[in-house]
Amino acid sequence: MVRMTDAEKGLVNGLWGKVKPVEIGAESLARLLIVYPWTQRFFEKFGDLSSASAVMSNPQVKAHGNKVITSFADGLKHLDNLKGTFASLSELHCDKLHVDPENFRLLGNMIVIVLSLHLGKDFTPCAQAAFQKVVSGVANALAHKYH
Ligand code: HEG
Repeated sequence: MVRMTDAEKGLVNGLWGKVKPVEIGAESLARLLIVYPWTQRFFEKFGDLSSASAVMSNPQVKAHGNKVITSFADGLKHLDNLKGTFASLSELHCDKLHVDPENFRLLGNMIVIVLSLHLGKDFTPCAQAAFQKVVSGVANALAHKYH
């Protein structure tokens, strides 16, 4: 479970209102696929992922990034109940998709890095720490139903 003060929750939700989630999702997923190329095996149907620029401009990466980040953003509204919020997605990623849960942590770190690029100096050390808690909490919640 992720322990966050009301101040941290306010910081996270306030900063989230300053970014374009679709861009954060696309860039984070693209970076995951570039830096950890074995993650590409889940997305073979996405077409050309043969170079960093191909990944960055792939419309299916963008569309899937948007799907993932929309779900992540839903978690921001339920910081006190991430396990409940992500329970069925955890089952899906375990039972049907067979995604190694370590990948949730890798993607979470990419989300923090991309947020830092987009937010610049608004992303204060406290804000970064608060977001790091969120991505860690979401990764834990997504891993919770694994068996
Ligand atoms: Mg997952 C589908 C959310 C990380 C691989 N992911 C989905 C879907 C959602 C989602 C909402 C659509 C579910 C549906 O169709 O009902 N994913 C989600 C979140 C996070 C995450 C919130 C982490 C923050 N996913 C993730 C990672 C991988 C992965 C790290 C693999 C490296 N997701 C994956 C695959 C699919 C989804 C292969 C199915 C894609 C498809 O076939 O359309």
